[in-house]
Formats: sequence, structure tokens, C-alpha cells
Amino acid sequence: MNTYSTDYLKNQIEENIAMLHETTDTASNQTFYKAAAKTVNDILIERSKHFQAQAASKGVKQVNYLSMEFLMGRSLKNSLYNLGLVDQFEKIMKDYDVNLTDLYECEPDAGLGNGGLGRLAACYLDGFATQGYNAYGYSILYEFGIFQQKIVDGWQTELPDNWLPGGRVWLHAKPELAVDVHFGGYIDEFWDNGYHFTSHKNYTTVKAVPYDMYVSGYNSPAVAILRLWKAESPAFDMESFNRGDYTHALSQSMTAEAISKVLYPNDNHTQGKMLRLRQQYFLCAASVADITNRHMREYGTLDNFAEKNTIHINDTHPTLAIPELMRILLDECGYGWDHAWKIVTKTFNYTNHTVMKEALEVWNEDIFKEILPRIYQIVAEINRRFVEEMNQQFAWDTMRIERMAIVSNHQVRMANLCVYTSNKVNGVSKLHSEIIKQNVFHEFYDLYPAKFTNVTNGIAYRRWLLQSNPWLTNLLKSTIGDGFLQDASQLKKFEKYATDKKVHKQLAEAKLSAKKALASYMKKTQGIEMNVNSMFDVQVKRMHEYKRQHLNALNIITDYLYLKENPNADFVPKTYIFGAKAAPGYYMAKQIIKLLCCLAEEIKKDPVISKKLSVVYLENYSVTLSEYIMPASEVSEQISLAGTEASGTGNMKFMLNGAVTLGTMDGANVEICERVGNDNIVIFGMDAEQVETTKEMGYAPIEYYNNNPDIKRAIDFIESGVAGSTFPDIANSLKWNDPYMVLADFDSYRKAQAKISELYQKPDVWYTMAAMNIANAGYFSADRSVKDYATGIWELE
Ligand code: 26Q
Repeated sequence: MNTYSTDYLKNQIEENIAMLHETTDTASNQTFYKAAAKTVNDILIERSKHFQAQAASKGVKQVNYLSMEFLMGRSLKNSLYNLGLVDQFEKIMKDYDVNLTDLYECEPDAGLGNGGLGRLAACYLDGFATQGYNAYGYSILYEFGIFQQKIVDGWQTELPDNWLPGGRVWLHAKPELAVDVHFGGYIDEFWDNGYHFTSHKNYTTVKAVPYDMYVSGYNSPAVAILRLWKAESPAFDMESFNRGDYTHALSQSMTAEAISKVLYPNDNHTQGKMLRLRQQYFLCAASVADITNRHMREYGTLDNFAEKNTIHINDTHPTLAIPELMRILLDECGYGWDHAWKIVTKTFNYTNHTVMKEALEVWNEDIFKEILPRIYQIVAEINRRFVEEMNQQFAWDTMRIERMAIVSNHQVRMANLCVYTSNKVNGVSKLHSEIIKQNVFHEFYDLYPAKFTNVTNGIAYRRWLLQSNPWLTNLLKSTIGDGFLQDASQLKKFEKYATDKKVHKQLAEAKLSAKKALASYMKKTQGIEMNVNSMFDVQVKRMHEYKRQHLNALNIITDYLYLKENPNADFVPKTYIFGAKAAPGYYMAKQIIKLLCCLAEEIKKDPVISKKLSVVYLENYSVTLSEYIMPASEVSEQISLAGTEASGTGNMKFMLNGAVTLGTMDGANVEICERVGNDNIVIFGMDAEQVETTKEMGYAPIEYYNNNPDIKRAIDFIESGVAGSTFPDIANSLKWNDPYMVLADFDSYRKAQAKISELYQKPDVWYTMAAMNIANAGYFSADRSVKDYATGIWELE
């Protein structure tokens, strides 16, 4: 499919090096990286133009995916791979005596997201492009992405992620498409000729300038566009300046620029900060203006807007796009309310990503009104009409109406606005979508059952298999051919080899190669030693109590205390690997990081035990680090309390690389289990229903502490001291509150761990399991997910 000659590419690279005022003889790897990136980006821009022109001429419906986060990671390797240019670039670089892999390492991650939700959005851009949909992602060009984590003495510290110096090459500024966004001020209302008018006065203007990032599909002419908005002050406030009010002029421009300064580092937890609300409206207003402007250029009317556009709301963070589209239709295009509402309700769809109460977004009504006076009026009117509608149906049930209201109790409830307005609402795994219907939104479900649906998450599997695990990829190619490169469902063909002894041996070799690669990378970048002859048991994800990294810790402690007393006991050598960032203000999460680091240190001090058991805490877990970790993992820890993890997507990356899941019946683990079968996964703990009944009966963690000597010893241990530090807050939380029922699942988790050890000692059994996981991972491809969205939600052809 590629039509770029090696000579052409080489010429482009040399020109780009010259543009950087260097020559191929003197250029550093950094310079080669930038020149290569620019060459690839120019190709993407060309292809995108071509694809856009085709889409426009056919009048295809456009997907607009709004998300406050896109956790893109690196682009060079992915783009070269998807464009089929890897071999040519390798050869060109070799001529300059440059190693292409070293250039990949020059690129910073575009870390414009926190974790699951942001990475999912990035995976879907890959899926859109590969499947040939006409799609735009919309987000903010954060100057600083997710913080860089440094572990100092076991404590997490946060450093700013200044990614633009190396990341800018992937951005294409479009100043001609800049739009203004208005904040604050007040609304003047008046009647003229029997018509009601409003006028927004005394507002502050922030300029939104788009920068495009391009995502190529694999073996596809389509290119997805990620449009990132940068906040700028509109021309410097000369009036204040001339009046001699120098500081006012400057502070205005700083307030504007603050909007795209930094990504909020909270995951599954909201913070009612005014700047965050400004960020959210900034994204929504700029994006809706962009989408409607483009539509007007194309069709000259918004009457057919919903037929030609869908706007997807990735969790409630971009909810304000709903009242913003109403505002444009009402105030700028002269539509009446009913007509506007019809268009809006046909346009929007919403994905929920969490059931955690503390992540359900609500905004203080006064703050909302102050920052967004016109948007507030529109939301209040939507609410008034909704309540009126409800009163006709449930006038007798005022409590119910109160619970479902959009504005109530001095709060604006974003989820209720999304559910009421959206054409479809989906959860991200089968279990999660049921929980939404039965718990979180059950009163809306009663009213609008047809709105609710499921789309199980999926991953850009080429990134974690073909691009990250050449050893396994080669084995797959040599057994099942190369159909799986394009079509993940063909991985199923590998089932035929699941019990093949020769394949088992090859799987073991592939895994060992990946473990060695991870070990040497960790040695080089973090100075960590890893024993590649031990089992790699891995838990990498955000640090959160509901994900229960501390359950994992309690099990390790129990083993450690056992080995202390029985140093000669038979024990499968294990390395427990952790990687996780904590939200900077999340005290317990930071305590758990410290606990894990102390545990690593304590065990390391014992030369006998550390031959069998070791813990490593990898600093700064990121997309790029995950690309090294997934291929090297043997056990995938997915141990959240059932009913709390909406889906998980790391679980899918692990299985794809042949790791065995050790998990609860939570999120997408349930579907992984369904697909690989009970023999090829190790499940433990309460299921979501049992969690509910245990809570109803009154859960008393202290009883587990008193009755289970292992639990008592482990908790007493962390209270009395691990490598010189004590953890009374973790211990007390577990004994007296234990919100995520760690102690209730502990015993079952111990047994599951023992089962893992037993299975690992039988290579035939183990590699059959590994093969079954690989063979059944195809369903969890983002290609499948986006097709589900296209047909089930967006009604694309
Ligand atoms: C909201 C308001 C203010 C500040 C921050 C936030 C905020 C930011 C990020 C709230 C939540 C998030 C992130 C949520 C998230 O990542 N959820 C995960 O989504 C994945 C993709 O669907 C699922 O696989 C995970 O199970 C889910 O936890």
C-alpha cells in the first residue's frame, strides 16, 4: 500500500535535518528522531488531506469523539508500523550508522491522560483509522501531561511532564481554524417584536487554537485526526496596557493560558475546581464550534446536522457540549427550542466509565452560573422541562424526581444531563453495563430502557503484540500465518496449537526473550536487577484502593513471613512487579506505594529469601513502559473488588501476550473468563452479587483479623515496621473499615496464588493456558469495539 520510495524518504529526512541546521554527519539521535518524525508527519498530513476530501465528497457521517484525555504514548514506531515503512526506515538509518530503535527512545510519551479512559480514547483513534471511519478526536493541548513520577525514599514525588520539546513535531497548527470561547459576564434578556432575545455581556474571551495530531490506520488509507485545543489570550489587551494597567493586561493573558497548562492528575475521582470547569467548557465550546462550522461550510444549514455528525461524550467530562450545541442552535442560528432539542438529542451519545460515587461529576450551581451564565440558563431550562415531563408521569413520587433531576440541591449533575439527552448510553463491559442499568442509572433505565447498551472495551492490539513483542509475533506468523495482523479474530487459529509441545517450548523461549528485554531495559533506565528465571507476576495500573494493590501486598508479606520461618521450603521463585501512579492528593494511595517500596527493600536485605521472592516497584508507569512489561508478564493481577472496575483494559493486553489472569469476577475479567474457559484463568473472591449481600449483612473486617492468623500476622507486621517504616493508617483502615473488602477476599486470594504456583510448575499445563489466552484475545481488539459503536450507537454505514 505504501508508495514512497526509499530515495524519496531519504531525501526528505536529509532536508529536514538541514532545516534543523545540521548535517547527517553531525546530527545527534535527537535530530535524526525529529527529522524522521517530520518526514512521517508530512506523509500523514498528505494522506489525511486526501482521505478528508474523499469523505467530504461522499458526504459520510462524521464521528466526533470528545474526551478530556487521550493517552497517546509515542507515535514514531506506531506510525511507521501502520504505514508499512519500518523496513525502509531501518535501512535508511543504517546507512547513517543510526539505530532506528534508539530513535524511538528519543520520543517522549504524549501523556495527555491519566489511565484507562485516556488510553481507551487513544486506542479508538487507531481503530477508527484502521476501520476507515471519518473520525475526529477532540481534546486539550496540555502543555504538561500526566506528571513524571519519581520515587524518593519510597515516596512518590511529582515532576512536571514537559513533553512539548520532543513532542511538538507531531503537531500541525491550524491557526486559521481558531475560535473564541467566552467566559463569565452576564446575560441581558429582552423582548423584541414578540421574540425573546438574550445577549451575553462583559465576558472574557479566550482564543482556542487547534493543533492536529494524525493517527494512521494499519494498512488503511484512513487517517484519524486528533484536534487539540491550545488556550491563548486574544490579542494582548492593549487598552489596559495603554491605560498604564500593565499588570491587568498581563494577568488577563495568564488566566487564559492557564486553561491548557496542565492535565488534572485525578483518576476516578472528581475535584470541583473552577479551572477544571473552565477546561471542560473550553474543550466543548471550541469543538462544537469547529464541528458546526465545518458542517455549515459543507451543507449551509444545521437542519441535517445529526444525520451527518455524531458527538460522543467520553465520560461526563465533556457534557457541556450538550448545552453548547443548544446555545449555538438557539442564539446563533435562530432555531426554536423544540427543533434545537430534536437535533441535540439525535446527535449525542455517552459512555460511562465508572461506578465509583466519588467519580460522579457534580458542579456547584453558583460556580457554574458565574463561569458560564448562558450555559447555566440553558441547563436550567433543560432541567425545568425534564422535571415537568417527570411530574406528568410520577407526580406522586417527588423523591424520585428529585433524584433524577439535573439541577438540584445547589448542584448540576452531569451524568443525569448526559443520560437524559443522549440517544444511547453505554457501559464498557457486560457486567458494568448491567450495573449501570440496575444501580447507577436504574431509574433512568426504567424510563428509557432502549437507551442503554454495552460496548465492551478493546485495545489497539498491534501496539502491544506486533510492535512490542516480536518474539511472540514471529511464533504466531510461523504457525497461523499473517491474517491476524489485520484481523485479530484470526488469533483463534492458534487454539489448534494450544497443546503442541513444540509450540510450548517456543512460547517459553519467546517469554524468556521478552523478560530479558524488560530486565535489561530496567537495568539501564532505573538500575533495577530482575531475576529472569523467576515467575513475573505483575500488577500495573493506577494506584487506587479499589484496585487493591494492598491485597497483593498482604499475600507477599504472608509468603515472606512463612519463608522467614521456613527458609528451605519448596517455593516457586517469584518476582512481584508493581507500577502505578497515585493522584498527588490521594494519601492512602501514596502510603501503599511506600509500603510496597519498603517491602521490596526488606526482602532484598535477606539474601536467602530474595532468591525465591522479590518485589520491584517500577517508577513512572506509562504507555511506553507498558510496551516493555506486557510481553514479559506471566501472571496478570486483576484483583479489584467485584463491581468496582468498570472494565479494565490492561487485563486484555496481558492475555494477548500469554499471561494468565489471576482475577476477580469484575469488569472485563468476566468476559475474558467466558472466552478462555475456567481452565485457563484463575478466579477468586466474591462476585458482585456476593459483595452486595455481604455489605447488607454488615461487614466487620476485624473479625477476619481476629480469626485468620495469616491476616493478623500480616497486618501486625505492617503496623510494627517494614524496613524501618510503620503503616498504622493502612492497618487501621483494613481492620476497622476496609471499604474494598480486602480481608473478606484474602483467603480465597491465597488459595488462588497457590494454584498459580502449582500450575506454573507444570509447563505443559501452563503453556496450554498461555496459548488459550493468546488465541482468545482477538475479541478484545479496538477494531471490534469501534465497529460495535459504529453499528450499535452511531448508525454509520
Ligand atoms: C473528573 C473530574 C475532575 C477531575 C478528574 C476527573 C476524572 C478524570 C479521570 C475522573 C475519572 C477519570 C478516569 C476514569 C477512568 O480511567 N476509568 C477507567 O476507564 C477505563 C476505560 O473504560 C476502564 O477500563 C476502567 O475500568 C475505568 O476505571
